[in-house]
Amino acid sequence: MDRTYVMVKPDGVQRNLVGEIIARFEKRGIKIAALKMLRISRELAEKHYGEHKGKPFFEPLVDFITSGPVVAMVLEGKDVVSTARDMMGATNPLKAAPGTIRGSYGMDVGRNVVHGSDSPESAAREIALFFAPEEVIDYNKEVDSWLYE
Ligand code: D4T
Repeated sequence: MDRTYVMVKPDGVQRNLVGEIIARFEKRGIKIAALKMLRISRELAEKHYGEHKGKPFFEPLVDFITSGPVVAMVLEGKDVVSTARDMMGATNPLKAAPGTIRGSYGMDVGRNVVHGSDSPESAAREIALFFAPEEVIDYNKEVDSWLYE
């Protein structure tokens, strides 16, 4: 099974969307392998968004992501990196398909409610950035035989 890093951003926490967002993944059949709330430091934010350093939206993005607590999780499932991204919708919520998380709850690219790793390589990097190995739990769920053939 694959793993990805997903995070409810400070706007999602403030807008009481944490339960709703986690429920979407759970109900889909995606397994939670790790889950915690944290306040991201500037140093961690700059590492996480390192690829955007120098872009005009970098500083506002770091300010925003450190502005309040986030809910970080590791999700597990078949092709979960792309599945979770598909469930989130396009980066700009106004372009996100209706029914996706951003298409349901967002209005602005700088307040797009959730983050999800964009490749298996990013997922491995981001999981290691936010979680210690022992915080990511390997466990079986009986329901798996009803989710996967
Ligand atoms: P994240 O990383 O938050 O899941 O978003 P995406 O993977 O969908 O999109 P991204 O890396 O291109 O952008 C990272 C982050 O920056 C914000 N952003 C982006 C912004 O404020 N203005 C912009 O013009 C862009 C492109 C939103 C997401």
